Amino acid sequence: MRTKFITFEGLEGSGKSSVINFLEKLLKAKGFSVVVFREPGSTAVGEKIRQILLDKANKKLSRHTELLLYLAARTQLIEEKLMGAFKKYDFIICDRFFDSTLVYQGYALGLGAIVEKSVQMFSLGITPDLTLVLDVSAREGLKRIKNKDRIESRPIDFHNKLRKGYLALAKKYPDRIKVINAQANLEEIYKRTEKALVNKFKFIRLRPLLRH
Ligand code: T5A
Repeated sequence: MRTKFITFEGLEGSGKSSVINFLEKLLKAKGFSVVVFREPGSTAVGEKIRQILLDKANKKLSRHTELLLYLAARTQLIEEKLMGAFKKYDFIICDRFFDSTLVYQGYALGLGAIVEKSVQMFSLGITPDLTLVLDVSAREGLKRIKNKDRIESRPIDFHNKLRKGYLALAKKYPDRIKVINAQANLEEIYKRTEKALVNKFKFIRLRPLLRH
């Protein structure tokens, strides 16, 4: 079986980490090998870059610097870990990938064409097989976050724009990107996620749960 690359996207507090944790356990219980990464991060260099990006003290970080740092963290992850993971695992799950850059820096921060070009260049030809957007209103998502970081602290208009950006992107790439209504309790969202996954990768249904 060729490795399947699944990415999760959505606004702050949309539940990505919780759903990824559920999905990892589910797939492992069916006997698949799974690795989970997060963006920015999952490498020593990427985690340092993440600290810079999310640190509220960095008030003067420019839009272009922000873009370059996200791209740098991604290239590091791809070269150091992701490429190798395609040879080892059945599933790679990534908490955010290039759609975040398209929506956050490209659409909401208004860097548009430069982002599209650079995202393509620095994703080194890797595109997810499936991207699940957990869709919540900005207000609901932000309500769930206790200590807001530099990006989460941006005005609500920025977050409303992100939602618009994700929905537009899902319309543009309907085969790859599926939107899951995440304005529900987590158990319900887990069910919706499992359904979306099985619809895309029908072979998952054929495997029974090996353990809980
Ligand atoms: N970014 C990232 C860019 O701008 N450009 C890029 O190219 C990339 C890759 C990353 C930041 O960087 C930005 C986007 C982000 O701002 P992050 O901390 O990873 O920073 O931010 P998020 O990915 O948004 O992670 P969060 O932790 O904020 O949100 P999650 O993972 O979506 O949500 P989760 O599961 O941690 O849940 C948050 C809380 O809400 C509760 C959970 O229990 C938890 O307490 N919760 C729910 N409660 C009730 N009902 C539900 N349905 C719930 N779902 C979750």
